[in-house]
Amino acid sequence: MSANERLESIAQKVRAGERLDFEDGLALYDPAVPLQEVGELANEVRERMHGNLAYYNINTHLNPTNVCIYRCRFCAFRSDLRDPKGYLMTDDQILDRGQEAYNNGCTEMHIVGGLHHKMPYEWYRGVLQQLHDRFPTIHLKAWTPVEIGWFEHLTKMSVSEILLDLRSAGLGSLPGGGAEIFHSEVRDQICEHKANAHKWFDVHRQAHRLGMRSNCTMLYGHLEQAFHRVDHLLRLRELQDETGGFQTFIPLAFHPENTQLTNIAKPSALADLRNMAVARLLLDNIPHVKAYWIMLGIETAQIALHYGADDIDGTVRHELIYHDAGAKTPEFLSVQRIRQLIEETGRIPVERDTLYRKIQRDETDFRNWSVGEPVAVAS
Ligand code: V47
Repeated sequence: MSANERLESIAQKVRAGERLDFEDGLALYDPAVPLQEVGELANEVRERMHGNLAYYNINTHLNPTNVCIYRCRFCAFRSDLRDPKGYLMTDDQILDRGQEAYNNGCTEMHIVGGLHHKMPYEWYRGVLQQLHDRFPTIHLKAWTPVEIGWFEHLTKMSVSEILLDLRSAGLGSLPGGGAEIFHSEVRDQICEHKANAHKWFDVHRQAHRLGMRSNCTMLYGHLEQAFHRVDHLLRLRELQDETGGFQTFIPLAFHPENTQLTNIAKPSALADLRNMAVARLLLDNIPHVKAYWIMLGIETAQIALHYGADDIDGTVRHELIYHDAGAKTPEFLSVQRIRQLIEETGRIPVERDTLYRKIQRDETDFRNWSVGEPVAVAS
């Protein structure tokens, strides 16, 4: 079958609401299949699900330590214990960040970091507890299966006991990090020691069973090939069939600066757009696909809103993981700017909270907000 015939048969399946398979995924990644047409198909699905709306939130990042026992080859953020670059935030610094987030009207703090050689589980739990006690309206999206796996090791508690304990301390949901590429051929080369695919899925499955929501990601543009990416996406789709707990998929483009993989070039904007579109087409059961502007760059993120993405992440502040790895994007965007960027693409900006409920803000004091209905997603 020629590339055009292949695309035509995929388009027929998509329009009939039929599920795409592994071979379809491979075909969508084939450079002979024109990106523009893959994008148009993904855009069709995106508009069927979300109409002309594009979501954003007001959020901030907190990375309480960069000291990490692991040495993932793609990571520029981590530090050894005795490296001058290493840091560990104090409780006061953490609370100052909470205050800043509150003053900026944030509905979410995204909290991840290193696995510090010396800090006990209680410290990680305490990060959540103190923020939640002082700023209970801010949703804490925190810790990936990599951290949860480490907490298991530290405490000998089960994953569900840890999740319940963290929830009682203020955990709201799990971010999508730590997924990288699940296939062991690649995973063993880029992060051989940390949580494997089985652990990653186990933690999300347990979180979903407890009624928590989570996100999922895929790190592309390093050592993986197209079939590793298709395998990764289909594994996510399979868990979503089982639990329905994923809210958003975020494709993450590898940034090589200051990593152990500096010989690899950063993926092109065309590769970014293809990953966005293929994800929207294969992940037919995950409601949202996010164009994370910090990682994509503002222009590509805007275009991605017509290549399958319906969300652009948030205002963001204090992002380190991408900026340490060479991202040239600004440190944050104002709400006005983010809305303007969305409007420039012809989409309608909608502020949402972490759980995709509409946010209404007081016109006289933007720090006063209330949570409305969940956003509607057509299947
Ligand atoms: O797990 C680390 C990736 C992830 C590099 O849930 C890198 O809403 C590229 O998961 N180049 C963390 N990627 C970020 C993340 C995320 C981001 C935005 C929103 C959400 C969400 C989650 O970043 C890591 C890893 O996969 N990463 N280093 C690098 N040099």
